[in-house]
Amino acid sequence: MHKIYFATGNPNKLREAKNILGEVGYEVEQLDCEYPELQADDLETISAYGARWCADRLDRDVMVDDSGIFIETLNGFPGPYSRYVEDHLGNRKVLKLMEGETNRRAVFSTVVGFCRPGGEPRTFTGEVVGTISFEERGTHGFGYDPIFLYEGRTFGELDDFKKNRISHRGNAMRKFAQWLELDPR
Ligand code: ITT
Repeated sequence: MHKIYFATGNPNKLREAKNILGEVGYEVEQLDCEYPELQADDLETISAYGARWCADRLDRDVMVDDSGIFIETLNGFPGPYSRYVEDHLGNRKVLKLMEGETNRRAVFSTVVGFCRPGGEPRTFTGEVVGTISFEERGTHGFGYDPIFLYEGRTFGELDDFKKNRISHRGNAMRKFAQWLELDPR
């Protein structure tokens, strides 16, 4: 079975990646490679930078995943700052920020970055459009899942299997796997 090395410190992402890529025939192994946090406005730049940095440093093919939630009425905030906002504010305060807002549209996005040592990084973007709920719901998932509503249920109310079928991460990682199939090397 072909192996994909995934540089992430997030065990939830790792579990999801193992399921998503496992279904299409890949084994996923976690790599310990913390790349410097680039201050950039878009996930593509951060993801490409991280993949290249880890591939060159570890001298092997590396996949990374940079994700964020973009809330329309907040002009895309927190977007690339999603980790910082989760760590310092959390879902309750995000809901507070959204009090009285009628436009609750939000896009969840994952950009998978992949790079070979000395090579150019490639990126694969997956998105899902939903809304921000009025309260936290569900015990599955992690991070923003309990406040991201999709077709009447929050991601926190979906088990991994259901989430992966429709999620930003599922879409991005399946795109990446398709490209790997065709990649002549
Ligand atoms: P890495 O080590 O892979 O960088 P991270 O947790 O720092 O892990 P990100 O910067 O990509 O990853 O994540 C941004 C934030 O968005 C972070 O707070 C995550 O918990 C959250 N997040 C990412 N994917 C999510 C998902 O599928 N559902 C809910 N929250 C998610």
